[in-house]
Amino acid sequence: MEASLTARDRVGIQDFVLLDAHTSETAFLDNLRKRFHENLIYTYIGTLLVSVNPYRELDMYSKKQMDTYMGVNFFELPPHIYALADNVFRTMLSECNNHFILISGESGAGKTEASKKVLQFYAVSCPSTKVLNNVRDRLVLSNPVLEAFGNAKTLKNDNSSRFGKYMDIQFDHQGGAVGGHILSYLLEKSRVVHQNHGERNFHIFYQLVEGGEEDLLRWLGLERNCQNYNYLVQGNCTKVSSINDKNDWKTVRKALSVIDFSEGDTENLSVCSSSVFQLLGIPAQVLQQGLTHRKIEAKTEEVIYGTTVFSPFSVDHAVYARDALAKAIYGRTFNWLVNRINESLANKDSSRKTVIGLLDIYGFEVFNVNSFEQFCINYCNEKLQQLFIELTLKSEQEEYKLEGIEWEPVPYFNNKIICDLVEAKHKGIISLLDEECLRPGEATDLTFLEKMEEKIGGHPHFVTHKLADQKTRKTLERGDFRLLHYAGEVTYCVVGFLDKNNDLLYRNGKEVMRQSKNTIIRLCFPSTEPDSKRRPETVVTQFKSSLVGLTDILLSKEPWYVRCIKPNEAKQPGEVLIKNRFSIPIPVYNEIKIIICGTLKLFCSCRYKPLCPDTWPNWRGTAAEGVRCLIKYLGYRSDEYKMGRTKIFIRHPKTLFATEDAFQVCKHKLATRIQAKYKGY
Ligand code: AOV
Ligand code: MG
Repeated sequence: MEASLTARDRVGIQDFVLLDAHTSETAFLDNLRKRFHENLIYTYIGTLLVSVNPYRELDMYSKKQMDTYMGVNFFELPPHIYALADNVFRTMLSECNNHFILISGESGAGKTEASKKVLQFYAVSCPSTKVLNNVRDRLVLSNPVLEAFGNAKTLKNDNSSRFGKYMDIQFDHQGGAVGGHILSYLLEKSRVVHQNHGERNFHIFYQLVEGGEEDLLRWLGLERNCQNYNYLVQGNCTKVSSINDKNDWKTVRKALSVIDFSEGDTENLSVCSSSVFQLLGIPAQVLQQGLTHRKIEAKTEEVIYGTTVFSPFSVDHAVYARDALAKAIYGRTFNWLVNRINESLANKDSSRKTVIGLLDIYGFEVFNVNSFEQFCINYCNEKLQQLFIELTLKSEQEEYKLEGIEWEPVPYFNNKIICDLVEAKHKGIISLLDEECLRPGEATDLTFLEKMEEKIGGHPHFVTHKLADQKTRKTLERGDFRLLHYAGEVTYCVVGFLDKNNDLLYRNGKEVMRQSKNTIIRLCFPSTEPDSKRRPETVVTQFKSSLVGLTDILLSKEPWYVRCIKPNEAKQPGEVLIKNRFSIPIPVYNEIKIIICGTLKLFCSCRYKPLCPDTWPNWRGTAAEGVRCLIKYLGYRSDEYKMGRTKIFIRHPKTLFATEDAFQVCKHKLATRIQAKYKGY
């Protein structure tokens, strides 16, 4: 007893639900810290997995570890991402339904790594045949490709996801991974033309310049020196110690060939990347004209090429047009890439499949200066938090209510109020921003700010310089607005909001692209695309709709959660400052967190009835009476379970394991007895 207490003190408790003071956040963080010191980065809260980023390679992801976790009861082994992956997989197979794993946490907390671990686990644990292995390789190798084009070094994370990713892995009824599909969300295109100090452009550019083969570079007209390219050096940090661009280039090239990209495709893709800063494949004169002149309808006395009228840009305008074009090329190439990967992952067989979805998005982020991009990213995180609340805390408490179980409501902050502040029709921030975007020439970023002050100035989660009290005002500039997010305060600088939300590309920019010799660029700028007079939807409105779509996808599936936590800001191992810095709500449950529920009928009339002489071989009373009789016989203590109307809730998984073990022994005995009885017949 003494010894086990010491061990428990040292390594903490592996399931937070079993902690005596389990509703206290301090107790929760203490427990995580204890475990982290022992390199135990995973902890459960029931079936939710908490993961603390170790910032070092731990010897826990080997094939042997995978084997250990395969097919084992969830709570039987120490918490692990493989245990969760395995549990989801087996539940999907036995219940024949669809699931998703929502991986959340702030930037750098370990979401992308966690999603890769899940995918690798399935790649190893699922049935294997030649065809299936091919699908498996494509699923796994889509990662380095998308990361090259969609991730970048930020101040928070050397490999930060700059797009949201939802990936469905499709399984046949035997559990073979037979296909997949990826949805990507709002790529941070502005990074292509601007990076803050200490940050980089997307990895692929540095990979190409550092690792690209001599012939390829010559053909592209590139020099092996990132310093020569304005778009790559704005953060003044082309080299990152944790990144080997040269090797990563090789990995990406190899991955592309496995995902069915021909040499030609790969080369064209390289051209697309390099064309962002080279704009190759387009006759120089056409390009120059496209970047320095605007095509206009009216006849004026300005420069005329052929029969069309062109108006020359100012230098600022030309730079703007160039940047807009670079962003458009990159953004469209990225979408093309996702589509191509989807073609390669597509399963054409129409037989019934079940899926496990993996959601890995950009985490909540706060920099010294936060702009439109952080606004979108943090809004997305608010939405996911809202979904999480709806699916866990609320539904859990509703279930207790439905089952007639006594419970004290758990206080939790419902961030719906912030979601509404951002997205409400007519008076949410998004609507106000879109309204201003509809007033070109009149509206500016500052009029947008004023409009917000006027319409939502009284909102408890919104502050500006004008609205702030004396104390807060010191830290707020005139052009800032501050949102009190669920995960903390973020001050946004309003400059650029209108432009970035409009994301306009001059029409002749598109036309120029259509003349490109590069097939990918031509596909990305199809001549069938209507140059309609109708305004395209703004960036944030498109994003909002895509998040509604994502929520619908997720709501149709069974949820599982991984909550990632960043141990320190220094991105260093060993330094343990686990703080709930962004007061990320930990789902803390009251009095008894009910982990395992089974229907009463299943519990007594079916599975466990042989364990008690009164319920065996047949129980004639009601299911509830049968269960009472059974658990009395098994000696459950009153604090170990609660009986609901239709379900029994058992607090400690070990209680259920003991019952299950007893059942297995009993089953074995029964089988032996039956065999003995029929021997000789
Ligand atoms: P994120 O996805 O949550 O941030 P990542 O998954 O990219 O964060 O993790 C950041 C870095 O932490 C990785 O590049 C690894 O170096 C390290 N790391 C994370 N998890 C582990 C692990 N289990 N074992 C070892 N190292 C790990 V963001 O995409 O920025 O929101 O937007
Ligand atoms: Mg990530």
